Amino acid sequence: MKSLALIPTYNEAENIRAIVEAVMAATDGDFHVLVIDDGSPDGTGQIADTLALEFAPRVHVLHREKKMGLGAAYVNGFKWGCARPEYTHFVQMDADFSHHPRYLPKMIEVMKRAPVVIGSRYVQGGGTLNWGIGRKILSRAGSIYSRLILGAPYRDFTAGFMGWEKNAILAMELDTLRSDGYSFQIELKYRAFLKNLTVEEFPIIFEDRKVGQSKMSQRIVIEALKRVWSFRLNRRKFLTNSVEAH
Ligand SMILES: Nc1nc2c(ncn2[C@@H]2O[C@H](COP(=O)(O)OP(=O)(O)OP(=O)(O)O)[C@@H](O)[C@H]2O)c(=O)[nH]1
Ligand SMILES: [Mg+2]
Repeated sequence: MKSLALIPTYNEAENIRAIVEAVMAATDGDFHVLVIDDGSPDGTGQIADTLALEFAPRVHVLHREKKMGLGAAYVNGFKWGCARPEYTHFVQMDADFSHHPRYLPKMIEVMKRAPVVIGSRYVQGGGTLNWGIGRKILSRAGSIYSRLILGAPYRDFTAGFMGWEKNAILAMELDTLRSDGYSFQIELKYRAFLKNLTVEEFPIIFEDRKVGQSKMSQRIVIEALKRVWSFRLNRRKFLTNSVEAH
């Protein structure tokens, strides 16, 4: 039984070594990392290759030619992991320390009892550090809005720090996921809800990135919130597909 953390990167040269080292230190030999780099011009992919040699066989790198989006990077990463039977659990995490590796032991523990786990800012004990009031409101409102429209109970609907049992991720029908970034996180959670999977949230403190450039913007968040309606409207299609597929 091994776990694989998927870390998508685009221009994370300032973070990649530190994050991989921190994950290695926080976990044991059964916990591996897959860096999914989109041909970062700043050389992140080359640094990741060095780390793969240094920490072999615990660190792997998937190189994609160019920036093709966070959602697609995760889909590639999940497929890479699902094709390797030793991996039974997967973790999604950012490279910039917002999803701190110190939470991984807790994530692994919760994954033993729940097939889907959310590192959540909006359950008791969770929160955000160094966020302006605008971002706080947008993020909280995004979760409440998604919860109301989709009728699923998750407190942190846009969370990107998640754990998945292999069977749960296979039930997500990755090939039919089309969304990216924030909407990718919402769509995955909604599908877990439609599939009746048990989802457990545990508290994390989400810290804003200290170095490197943000790829997200308020525009992306607002775009995601529009897409929530299409998830809801297409839910029947998704459910029908899933019944046919099983
Ligand atoms: N492979 C790949 N990784 C990406 C892409 N876009 C973003 N990422 C990575 O996805 C993770 C989340 O992106 P961030 O830019 O940190 O997004 P955010 O956390 O919403 O915003 P900030 O923390 O404010 O920068 C980081 O590890 C990025 O390097 C992409 O197109 N391809
Ligand atoms: Mg970030």
